[in-house]
Amino acid sequence: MVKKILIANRGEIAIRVMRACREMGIASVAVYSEADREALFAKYADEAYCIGPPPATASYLNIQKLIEAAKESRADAIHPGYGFLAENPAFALACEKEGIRFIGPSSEVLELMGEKVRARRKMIQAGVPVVPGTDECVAEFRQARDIAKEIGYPVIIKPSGGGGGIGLTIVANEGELANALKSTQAIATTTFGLCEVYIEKYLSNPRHIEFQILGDSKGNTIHLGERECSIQRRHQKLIEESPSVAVNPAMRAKMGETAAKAARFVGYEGAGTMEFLFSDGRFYFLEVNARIQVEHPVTEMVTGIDIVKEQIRIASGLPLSISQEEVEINGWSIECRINAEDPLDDFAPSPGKLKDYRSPGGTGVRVDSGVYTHYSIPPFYDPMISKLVSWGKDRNEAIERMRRALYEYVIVGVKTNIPFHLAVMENPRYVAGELETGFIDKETGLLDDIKRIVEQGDSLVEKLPQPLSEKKKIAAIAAVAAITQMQRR
Ligand code: MV4
Repeated sequence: MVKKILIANRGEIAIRVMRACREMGIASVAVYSEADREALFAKYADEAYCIGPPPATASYLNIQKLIEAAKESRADAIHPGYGFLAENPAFALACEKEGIRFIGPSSEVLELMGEKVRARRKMIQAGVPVVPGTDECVAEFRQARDIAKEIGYPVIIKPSGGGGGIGLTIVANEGELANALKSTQAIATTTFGLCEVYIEKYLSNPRHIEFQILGDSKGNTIHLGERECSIQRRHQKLIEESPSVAVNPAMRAKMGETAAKAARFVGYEGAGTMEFLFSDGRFYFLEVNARIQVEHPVTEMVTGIDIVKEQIRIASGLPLSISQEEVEINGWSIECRINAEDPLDDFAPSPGKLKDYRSPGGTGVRVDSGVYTHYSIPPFYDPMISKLVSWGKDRNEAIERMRRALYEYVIVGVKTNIPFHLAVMENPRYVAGELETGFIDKETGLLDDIKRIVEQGDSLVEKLPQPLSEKKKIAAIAAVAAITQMQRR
């Protein structure tokens, strides 16, 4: 087993990894930017090193600094978390060259999965169903025109170097194709440094369903069932759950086996996710996420498997601690991403000081967070406060527990998206399990529901004694001064 892990990340995921380290008797090393000196993850670790100024490019994305910190602390492994350098082949290669174990797939596998058109070709070879489209990059208009004619409009043009949704262009008919191709190639070049694009049939309003996979160095690859991540806004997931109402046990077994087989085919070592679109009862492969994901807890809640511990075992050269036959899906789990943002102002970020903070608890509730009372959320990074996760014996109980936990959550000082989550948890279509990627755009009543929930203010926050706000304080002082003056007269 590795002995000391440097966590090349921040916030809740850094703490999530350190918690696994603590349980396993492995030492943890935090690296933090100057903006994160007071962050919980920097205190939680056994050791901590400042690696530079606030901008991520000067700190969390600086490979040289991270390798130096690993050498200085004598860490024998690096966990990259999600985002930042998690899927960066150059970072994995730098670790490999220094003899530091990168907790994730090899740099070669990362490179393959990072080029979406290559990954797509590989998955076709492995027998995975893909969306009808090209298995080569498309450079010329005439090529694009022939392919689009063959698969039929609407089509979608995607940058091969992308992922996660940046630069996608939906094309309704041949008249739009030439401009769409040019502009997607331009975005691909400026954003990813790779002009290559590919074309797929566009599926309207699919569900986003992904399978969690684990592969070890002994050739064991298994799946831990699926997650449904259809509730997203501008390609940012907000609510995820496991299992999915759209998947029955037979489909789960078949798709899970396909996902695990594909992972084995590319020599995948580590935890990973195979993303699919689900439309008209069929799965279509989209891309592989070669990292631990934000939403991994819902899978942990229904399988009882600690995915981060499995990642650490795999990187240490040990076999998986469970076989496919031992994996059972028990109950239902939902995750709400609690962000410091204003749902009534187009979800604008709302960083700042948490004047008061109390997280929910009780049966079937898990909170993964990197904050504490009086902590200031810095403006430089993503404004996630926590991941609130519920578990229940069935979907209904998981929803009821989530509503109850959202009611208990006390966050004072910044705006949060809790009212949005409450609105979704009482939305009839959500409750009925009618999810699709267009859910938020289609449910035009959500905004009014959020307004009503904010105005009602039916939460534990209002019932607790709180320090007077600055405005109220000034008004109270003015009132006392006025009364005193009146009495003098
Ligand atoms: C698609 C699609 C429909 N058809 N591909 C979004 C995230 C990235 N991983 C791929 N995405 C999509 N790929 C085909 N063939 C729909 C999405 C998609 C989406 C696309 C445009 C605007 C908003 C979207 C929201 C969710 C999914």
